[in-house]
Order: sequence, then structure tokens, then C-alpha cells
Amino acid sequence: MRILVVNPNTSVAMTDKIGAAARAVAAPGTEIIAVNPADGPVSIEGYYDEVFSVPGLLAEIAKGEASGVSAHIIACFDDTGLEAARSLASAPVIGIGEAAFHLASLVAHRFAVVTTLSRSIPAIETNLMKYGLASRCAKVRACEVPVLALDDPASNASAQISAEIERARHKDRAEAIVLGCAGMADLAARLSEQHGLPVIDGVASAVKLAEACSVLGLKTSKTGAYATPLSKTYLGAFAAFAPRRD
Ligand code: 5HY
Repeated sequence: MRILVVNPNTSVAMTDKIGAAARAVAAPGTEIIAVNPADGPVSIEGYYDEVFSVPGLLAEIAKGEASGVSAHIIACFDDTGLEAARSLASAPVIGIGEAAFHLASLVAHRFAVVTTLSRSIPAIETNLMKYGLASRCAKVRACEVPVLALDDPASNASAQISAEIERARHKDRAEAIVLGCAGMADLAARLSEQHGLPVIDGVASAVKLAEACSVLGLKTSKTGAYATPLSKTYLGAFAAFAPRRD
């Protein structure tokens, strides 16, 4: 099977890291195609960045559909553009945030999320409510390291994340931790070992759930929320995005 993994921001180094994390858990026979749009924000930190990442994301999803991929993964923890992507696609579309929340719920009564900046917290809290999993999440915390600083040794990111994990354990009674950024994908195993509890990365979670959907023959339901968009004209710069039902 072939799985498209879209990093909706435009930082190639992050796309490479995400692709490596996806390939590390992919089953034999699963091909991971990791891409990012050429246009859009270099990182997504809050609602404004999210909006400008969605057109590029949808263009990549459309290409994946045309090439017949088995599933799509949106590799941004906010699950940016998830509903629009599902409306466009027939193959399953898995957001790394939703995937991680569900896997955390399978191994822990209560989990906490550790994301990058505090400004990213409201969108994650809103998604937890939307997915019906807010009651399982004790708290969404932030390590206050910007997305693109996660790989900068000067940011002390791993130590900052570890400090929040300890606070989540002792103050929130968290029994598992969800890493709230695709850029943290390479940290999960070591942090789990260091802190003695499950630490869940959304990229790996999404790959296994995408494989499961494909093996089970599940495709996006088009009978309601994710129905194919109605044909209509889009004027101006977005004309190429106009939905055309065959
Ligand atoms: C992500 N931003 O996974 C989110 C995380 C965040 O560019 N990739 C991004 O901080 O909202």
C-alpha cells in the first residue's frame, strides 16, 4: 500500500523528520510518501498560520487521490484542514492529533498533551471536544519551545518537554503523554523510557491507523459531513480549487 504523509507547513527538514518517523513504523509493503506544500507558513503556530496552510495541504491531498494512494495523513498536530481534506478524498484521511488521542485512550485512563507554544493549546482543546475525547485528557500543556526550535540544541527542547511531562504526571495525574507536535516524532521512545509511562507520537499512531483502515477496506464516508463538494465556480487565485463533480 502507499500512504501519503503531508506536512502542511513548508519546512522540508521537518518533512524529512516526519517521513523518517513514519517509515520507522510502517509495515513491510507500506510505501510512505512524505511531502509538503511549496506555498504557506514555515511552521503552524495558531489559527492564522493554520488557515494559510490549508490550500497547499489540499493540493497535495488532491495529487494523492489522483495517484491512488491507500490513505492520507495530515502531519500537523492541530489536524489542520482535516474536514476539508476528508471532503475532497475518498481514501481515509488521518490527522496525527486525533490518531494519538485515540491510541492514548487505549493504554491510559487519563492522558495529557505536551505541545510547543501556549498559543497552540486552544485548537488542541477544541479538537479534543470535537472528537469526544476531552474527558480523557487531563490537560494540554506547552513546553514553550517554538516548532522550528525543537531541533535547535540551544532550545533545550527535550528538557523543557520532560519538565512538562513530570508536571503532567504529578499535577494532572496523567498516565500517558501525547506529544503535541509532528516535530517531536523522534522523541517519543526515549521520553517514554526516561519517564516510565507511555509517550505517544501522532505520526507513528497515524501510520498504523492508516494501515488498519486500508487493510479493513475502510474509505471516507461520503454520505454526510464529508460529502463531495458541490460543483461551483471559485473566482481569483483559488479558481484551480473549484470543485467539479464528474
Ligand atoms: C505541528 N505546528 O505539528 C504543529 C504543532 C503546533 O508546524 N506542525 C506545525 O505547535 O501547533
